[in-house]
Parts: sequence; structure tokens; C-alpha cells
Amino acid sequence: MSVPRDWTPPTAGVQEGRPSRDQVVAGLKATDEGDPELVQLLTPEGERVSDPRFDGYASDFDVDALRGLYRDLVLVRRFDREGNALQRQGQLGIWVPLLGQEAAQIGAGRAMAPQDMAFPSYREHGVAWTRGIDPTDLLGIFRGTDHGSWDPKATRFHLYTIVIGNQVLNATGYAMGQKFEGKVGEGPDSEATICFFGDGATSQGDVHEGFVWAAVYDAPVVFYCQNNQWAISEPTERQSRVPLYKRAGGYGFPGIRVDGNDVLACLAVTRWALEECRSGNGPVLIEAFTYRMDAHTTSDDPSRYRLADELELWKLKDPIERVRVNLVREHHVGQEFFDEVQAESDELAARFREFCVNMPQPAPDRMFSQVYAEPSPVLEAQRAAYLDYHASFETGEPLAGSSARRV
Ligand SMILES: Cc1ncc(C[n+]2csc(CCOP(=O)(O)OP(=O)(O)O)c2C)c(N)n1
Ligand SMILES: [Mg+2]
Repeated sequence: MSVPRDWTPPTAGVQEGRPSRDQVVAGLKATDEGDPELVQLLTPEGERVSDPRFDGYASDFDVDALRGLYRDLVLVRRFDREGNALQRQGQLGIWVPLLGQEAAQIGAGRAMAPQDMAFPSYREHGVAWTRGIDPTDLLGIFRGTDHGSWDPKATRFHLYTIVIGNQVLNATGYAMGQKFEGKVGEGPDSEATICFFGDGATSQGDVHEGFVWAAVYDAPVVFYCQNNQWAISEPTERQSRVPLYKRAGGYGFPGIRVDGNDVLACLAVTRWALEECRSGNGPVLIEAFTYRMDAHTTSDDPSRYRLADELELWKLKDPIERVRVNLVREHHVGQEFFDEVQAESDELAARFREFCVNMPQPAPDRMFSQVYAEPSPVLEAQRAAYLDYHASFETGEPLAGSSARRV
């Protein structure tokens, strides 16, 4: 496995060869524009640059397709911001913002074929959008009324997973199934799986087990790590001594780092990786190098653990702005288009809000209905007791067998 260029080469003994902390951090963050290890097709200044390895995977992206990507990015950011506002106004228990990660998600999502399967973590609102899931379907999880309102089979987008890294095992098993069922090969219907997780998840045992199983079974799975550089308050440099994409070498499959704020590069690299998997050359690890521009969740306060100037630096690499600049400078797209997208995004946000504030409260006993395939006397007794308890709020009468009066 190669090491970043600025590491100290081993001389005498392992201890002396160990990189200093600064060198580790430099290796983990060596993504300045022009770094040969970072795939980029659109610079932060909106200039289309060539990467001969991946140009072919984005060659059909003419001005209309680019407009489509811009629209995706703006609409997803708009409802994400509305999610934050709804939580602040007490309409949601929590919201998990994706601010800054729109390109990483839209690029990957738009690279998928309809027959591919996705396993998200909890922040993949942009990927959900590309699978045709209405944003309002995401709200129940964050309002605490359900575990996800979409059909994972119909949308080929699994329910959100909150347990860090666990979906890597699910995705690997699913991909092994695709292989066992003969769905991998050169045909147009061949399938792959893509699994989304964060930088912090790469420290979980589940992720490593998934990598091992995927490798030895040549499972058609793209491991898509959005390295937003923080696992809540834990920075990436406390999770790894090598850039995350290089970990793939230890398992025997390719790893590649892409500019996660460049939607075109994310799309091209993911198309390549999914094609590899569909034709039997999986698995592949993609590290989409990006930045979480907001808090971890609405329950988090990042000012407690990171400096504001880091955020200011990343604002200059905004994933939406570079597409806008490219459309204006290289494709002469006029203001009218941007105004239309803005108006559409405001309509979406209003619909999102309207849906949220008018969501019916689920019946209190709903939690008993879908736990077991069949009813049982014990469960029915629990349901009845729970309903009695709720009714006691209305009547003020003490519960049977209890001296306590509900107030
Ligand atoms: C198994 C497990 N351990 C701890 C947590 C608490 N937790 C929630 S999010 C998170 C950090 C995850 O960071 P990362 O994988 O980088 O994803 P990000 O949130 O940055 O997208 C942790 C530790 C959890 N949900 N599951
Ligand atoms: Mg992270």
C-alpha cells in the first residue's frame, strides 16, 4: 500500500518510520485542487476540467443534464433547510441536515440504474430524492410517527439505518444474494448495490466485516463513504492514519477518492464503480471527500468543537455554486432558469411544511400493530392496558388496580 507523498519514509525501525500527527492530518486532507489522488471534473470556480479516466462517464452530461443536476441540488438543499426550521419550531423531534453534501448524494444517486439497490444511513435525503421518494415521506421518522413511509422494494432504497455502520452488513448480504441469483454479468438487467455510510462508520466492526465478506464473495457492492470529516465531534484524523479510500487495498478491492462537492465527478466515479460491480468486478470503495457545513443534527452544537474558519473555507467549495457558475460561464444559461428553480424550491418547501404541520397523530396503540406477524394474548393485554392508561387522562379516573390518579 502506498503512503502519502509527504510521509516520512521508514528508516531504521517501525517507530522512527511513524508519521507525525501533522503528517497524518496532511495525508488525510490532501485534497487541494489538482491533487492527482482526487477525482475532479468541476473545480470550485465552476471550470470543467478533464480527467481521462472518468470523462467518458460524464460525456452525455450536456447543458440540459447539468440543469437537471442543478435543480436536484437546489431542491434538496431547500427542503433540508426547511427540515431544520421545522425542528426549531417544535414540529420535528430532530432533523439530520445534509448541508454541503448535496453533490456527493445527487451524483451517486443519479448514477444508479433503476434495478440497483441502495442502503442509506440517516442523512441520505438527496439519494432518496433521486429514487423518486417524496421528501414528505422522510418526515415521519423525524416527527417520531413512523420508521419510514416509503416502500424499500418499490423504490430500491432501504429504510434509514441509525445504528452506525450496520447497513454495510445488510448491503453486503443483499449484494451476495444478487450474485447468487445470477443477477451479475454483462446483460442490461444486471444489478449492483450501493451502501452509504460516513467516515466515523469506518471505525465500526460491522463495516470491516462487511468489507471482508464482500471481498471474498466478489459481491457487487459499491461502498460509498461520505467523508464529511466529522463523526459528531470526532475528526477523521482520530479515526484513521491513512486516507479512508486506501483502506480498500487491505481487503483487496479498489478504493478511489472523489471530490464530494463536485456532482459531476461523483456521478462519473459512481457510474464506473456500479458498472464494475454489475459486471462482476466488485466490490469498490468510494471516498467522497466533502464537508458537513451544518451541525451533526439539530441536537448538536459544532461551535463546541470546531473552528468557524474551517466552515468559511468550505463555503468557497460549495457544491451548488460551482454548477451555477459553470452553467452561466460555459453554457450561457440565463437568470430566468435560476429564478424558475428558486420558485420551484420555495413551492416544495411550502408543501413540505404544510404536510408536516398537518400530519395526523398516530393512534397510541399503533406501536402494537406491526411488531409481530400474529396477535397474542400477552400483546393484546398490553395493548388494552395501554389504551386504559391513555383513557385515564380523559376521565381523570384512577386506573383499575392502581391508587394513582393521572393528572
Ligand atoms: C453503533 C452506534 N454507535 C454510536 C451511535 C451514535 N452516533 C450517531 S451518529 C454518530 C457519528 C457518525 O459519524 P459518521 O459515520 O462520520 O457519519 P455522519 O453523521 O458524519 O454522516 C454516532 C457515533 C450510533 N448511532 N450507533
Ligand atoms: Mg462523518
